[in-house]
Amino acid sequence: MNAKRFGLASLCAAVLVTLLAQPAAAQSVSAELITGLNEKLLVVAIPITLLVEGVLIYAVFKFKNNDEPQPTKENRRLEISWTIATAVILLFVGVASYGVMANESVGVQTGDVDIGENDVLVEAEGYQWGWNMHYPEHNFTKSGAGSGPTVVIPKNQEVYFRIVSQDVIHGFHVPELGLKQDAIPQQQNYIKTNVTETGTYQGYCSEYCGLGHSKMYFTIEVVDQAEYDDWLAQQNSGSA
Ligand SMILES: [Cu+2]
Repeated sequence: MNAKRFGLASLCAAVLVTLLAQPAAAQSVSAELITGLNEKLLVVAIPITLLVEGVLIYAVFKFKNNDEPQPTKENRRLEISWTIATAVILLFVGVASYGVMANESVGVQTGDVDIGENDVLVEAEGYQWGWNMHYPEHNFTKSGAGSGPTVVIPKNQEVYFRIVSQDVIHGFHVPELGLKQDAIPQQQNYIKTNVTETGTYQGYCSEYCGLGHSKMYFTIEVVDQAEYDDWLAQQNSGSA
């Protein structure tokens, strides 16, 4: 097999692998952005990996019995080509990553954040070792030992999490929803999301914070708007 054919075969294999590796639909806008970026980067990374490994294996076999190896002559055209190709790839990776990292549904926002009238705000306060989930717009707090507090939020609605800490650095992390943000003492970190699927999602502390770190669980329950309104009414009437 000559080098051209091998290159073509590698590219076809890469496209096939990328198509077969389609992940399940994302459950929130944050997770969608992150998996979308991951797919884009894979489309670039897999062909490069196969090409480099292919050239390496080809060279090993082609030249293994060469008793009088000669140094490769300078090839300016080849050098300019790979320099430009690398620059283009790095630019693509940089622009694509910045587009996601700078998005308010993935990156952190600090300081004053403009929260809309219909948006839901939940303050997640980490402490050694657990979480207090405040609903500042409605004046109640969910806490809980064992499996931790349950945060109820409506589906298809802009939700802001204000992440704070009472003592040391903790991490607010809900893998399935693509949410991860540090809880830093004396700082307010906001992360915004919009969950598109109802369901129950497990949350963790992602920053090692001492003995009870591994027990810092919480649950996020995503429900329809009507169910959310009922739940809110129950909290406010003090029956929960
Ligand atoms: Cu922790």
